Amino acid sequence: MPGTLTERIISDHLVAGEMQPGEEIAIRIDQTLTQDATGTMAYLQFETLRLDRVRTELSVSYVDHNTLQTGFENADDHRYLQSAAARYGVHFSRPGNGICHQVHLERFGVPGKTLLGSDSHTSTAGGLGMLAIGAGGLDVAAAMAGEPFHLDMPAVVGVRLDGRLTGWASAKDVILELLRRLSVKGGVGKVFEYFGPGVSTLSVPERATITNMGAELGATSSIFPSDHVTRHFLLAQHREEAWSEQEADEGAKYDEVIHLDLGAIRPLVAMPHMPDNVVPVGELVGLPVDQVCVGSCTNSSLKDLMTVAAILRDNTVHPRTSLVVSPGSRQVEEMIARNGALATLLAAGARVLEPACGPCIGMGQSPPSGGTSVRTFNRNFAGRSGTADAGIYLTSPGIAALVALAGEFVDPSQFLEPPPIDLPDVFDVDDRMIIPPPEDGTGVEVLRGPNIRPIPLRDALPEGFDATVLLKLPDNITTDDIMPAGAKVLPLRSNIPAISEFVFSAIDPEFAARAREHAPGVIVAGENYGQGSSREHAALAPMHLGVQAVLAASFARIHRANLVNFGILPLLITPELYEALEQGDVLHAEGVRKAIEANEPITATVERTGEEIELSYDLSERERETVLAGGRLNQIRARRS
Ligand code: MIC
Ligand code: SF4
Repeated sequence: MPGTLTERIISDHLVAGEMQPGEEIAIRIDQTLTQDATGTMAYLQFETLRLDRVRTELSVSYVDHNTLQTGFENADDHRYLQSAAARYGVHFSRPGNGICHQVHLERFGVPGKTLLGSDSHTSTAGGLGMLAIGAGGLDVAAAMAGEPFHLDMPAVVGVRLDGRLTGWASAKDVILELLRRLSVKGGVGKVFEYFGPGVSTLSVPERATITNMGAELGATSSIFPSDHVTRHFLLAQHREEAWSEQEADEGAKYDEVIHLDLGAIRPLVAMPHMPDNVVPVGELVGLPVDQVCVGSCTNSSLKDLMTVAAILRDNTVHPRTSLVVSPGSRQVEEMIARNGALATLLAAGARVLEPACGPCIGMGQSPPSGGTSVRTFNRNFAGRSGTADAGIYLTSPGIAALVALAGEFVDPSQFLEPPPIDLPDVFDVDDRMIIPPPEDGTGVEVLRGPNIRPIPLRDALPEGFDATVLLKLPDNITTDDIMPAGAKVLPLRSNIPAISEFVFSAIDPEFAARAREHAPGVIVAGENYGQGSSREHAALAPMHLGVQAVLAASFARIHRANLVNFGILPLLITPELYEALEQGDVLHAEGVRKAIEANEPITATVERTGEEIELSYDLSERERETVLAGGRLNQIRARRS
């Protein structure tokens, strides 16, 4: 039967399961990537497997998130990561070499292969025709050990692209348009596969902008075919041998088809505080802007920065506005330095940062109180910028540059179209900032600083519990809400006891203390709980505080997997039950293990009302075994002893 590209790559890598949407499958992973904020945990977990070397075709460890070294913590973590990479056969991309997704696209991605990364935007590499999936660190550690990755077989949504982008419309607007239509939960359980005549009008970095921000749809992944445009990109990166043609079979059937006429796409903006809160830029004309940030794994390619430089040429950033630019990679930075675009940016008043995530994850450049910041990034969740009451607007590099000059939102149609930027036939390739591992790493000493603390474990699931509802939350709670990031908290990523103090701190500063006092606890939430990042700290830290279960209407994919991995029950509740439960309620549950063993709902009594409630779940047999064991690390330990 003719297959979609997604199905073809999955069937080439299938280890177990039926390829029916929603059924659990297991696939072989060819490549992995980690970044520093999730990587320390991933390598600590890999070390518990007691292997001498990774068993993937390629694994890369990037340092791009925790680059602000305000104390010893991040520097210690980087040293640990570098030594662990050498020890276990992993390539190490040094701090300052760029954002993992941008560098992976440039230097390592291979069409038709599978990539698992401990970062939700791993899907960026789908722009090259890879099946690239974000996951928690423990899943990536297991993949590095050669274990297959388990996921629910996604439904494949075909996005047919016709025509070509015109005027100020850009690749960013393509994905903003999909977010406007489908919302931040519209992609859960789905892969978005792009096809049609419009595909060849988009360069690989433009495709990567779209696949990157597919993460904001909640999608399992997003993928473009690998065609002559891909070949040209890989050739320019001196990697033509990595190219192969990858496309859906003739007559492939998608589970759903969305039509997008690129010629009808208009410049869009996502308003605070969700990436799906999308309006045409024209609706915001006149809104004063304090800060503009260009960069992040979504929009920091050579073309993006050249576009901004071309718009700023011979102009000065508005006095009201601070313009911050972070190139996606050292390659991009060096190329704009050589071709003069960097000088143009500097002359216009841009504050140029090192190639890293930077402001995107609140590592510096927080906007002023109540400020308005326009960013080319992918997430605008409340507080993520480091300023609780700032409003973050997401848009394309071209619109961001116009805003930086005007100090306010403007109507782009009043301006000459952005100059076309042609990608060079050859990029400046210099991999000296990527350290390949030695042939034999067994003699390498792994260096651990005092910031690196052992990963806490939890006991096996108890027979029953009296659990307190610690917090009741609305729909679309993000992992930034659960486990905030930013310059203050990120250095504690390798220290679970310390970082646990910050769980839900922006929503309820008393949460950690209350959770410890009332343990075990449960959290009640609405739809799409845990959307956003892959950070397993959003499961590990609540686990450390004694959270036993999350009762939600639905869960985001990666976070749900992380909850299971750390022995927290992801339980499903009806809207009526959501309404009925209150913070402080105590749920009395017996026979919990037996229910899970029999794959039957858990029954519990609400102490306040005496009402008996039913808590259902949708867990595979493998997942039920994991939660019964109190998490996957316990299972691994049991297997080893
Ligand atoms: C993010 O964009 O939220 C992050 C920071 O890259 C996270 C990973 C993390 O929290 O370390 C992600 O997207 O997975
Ligand atoms: Fe880094 Fe931001 Fe991309 Fe996350 S979304 S990987 S923080 S640039």
